Amino acid sequence: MGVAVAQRVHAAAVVYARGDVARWLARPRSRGTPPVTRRFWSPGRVNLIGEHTDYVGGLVLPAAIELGLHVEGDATEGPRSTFRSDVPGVERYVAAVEGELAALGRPPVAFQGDITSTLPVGAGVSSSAALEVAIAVALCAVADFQLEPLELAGAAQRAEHRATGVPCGILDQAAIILGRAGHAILLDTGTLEHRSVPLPPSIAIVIVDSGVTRKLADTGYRTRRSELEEALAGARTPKHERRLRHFETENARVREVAAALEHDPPDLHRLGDLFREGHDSLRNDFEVSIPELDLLVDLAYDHGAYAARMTGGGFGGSIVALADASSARGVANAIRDDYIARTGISAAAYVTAAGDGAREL
Ligand code: GAF
Repeated sequence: MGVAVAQRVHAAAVVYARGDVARWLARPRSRGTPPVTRRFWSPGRVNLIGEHTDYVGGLVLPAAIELGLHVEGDATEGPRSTFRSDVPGVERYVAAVEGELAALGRPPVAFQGDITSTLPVGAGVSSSAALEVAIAVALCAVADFQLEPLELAGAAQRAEHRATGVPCGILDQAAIILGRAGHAILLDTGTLEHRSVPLPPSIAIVIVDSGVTRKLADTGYRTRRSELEEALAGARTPKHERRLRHFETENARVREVAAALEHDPPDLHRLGDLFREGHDSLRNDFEVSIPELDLLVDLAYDHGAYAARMTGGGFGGSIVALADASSARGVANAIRDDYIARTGISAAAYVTAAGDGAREL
């Protein structure tokens, strides 16, 4: 990682000191105390830039958002944890997270409680990672079991592999755990070094869901990952050249976006160019965009966003745009309405901000 990301992460020292993660990681409870309802928060995430780089050690710049999951409940007798939820297939995630935490030595204390969510499912804002982290945080808390934040992120990532078979990187789970209000997280997924990058308060995050569910996402994701790994191992067909070019240019863009955000004043013009180049690279070189996402990106710029690109794994899902905070709701609605008028697809637009990461409340 370059000089700009020189802050070495000893996750425990840096993040425990912040207090929020420490509350759930380090909160002591003696056994035998009467049950009390405990409450946990696990946000979704949006990736500002650094797409399809996290499974081969590249740079990413995500933020936790203010949409997410609440969990309420406590330890219960018996071997099985129950997380009541409308989220489809939640039992699969519970079993996967329990398995990963057991492998790390978590005592088998069961949890019983409810999950409520404001996160859209299948929209590319990591509802499944938010679920894995929520479950992991609650299970660790009731068992008085402490993990460093990125150890917990790794367990949640492996739970995603176990529950869905999708070989994701650590981007989503790390962003959800490390999130900090008003900041993005610059993370080197090779070394796990990270630092916070302040987002200008005058900028809001706009997320517009294309309404196209990511049907081929799992197969497409797996294929792209293999192709990039082959390219990094030396394969040189035109397709491998394109995948490699995306990886190399995307890493450079992550550094440049961080620099543009930290420039005084923030270099909004440069942000706009970098997001546009990032989107074009995902469309042309990595081939994970779809026409609906391309249209949304164009509409975002037309309706006054500073910057816009597809976000997440692609093959459907959402775009992320940065807009002036005072007009962001109008920009979001204009993009959504124009998109619906042109495509007939029902879409949803969210205005949010970078929020704090998962924690006990
Ligand atoms: C999905 C994956 F889960 C992440 O690990 C990441 O690879 C992303 O797609 C693409 O950048 O969200």
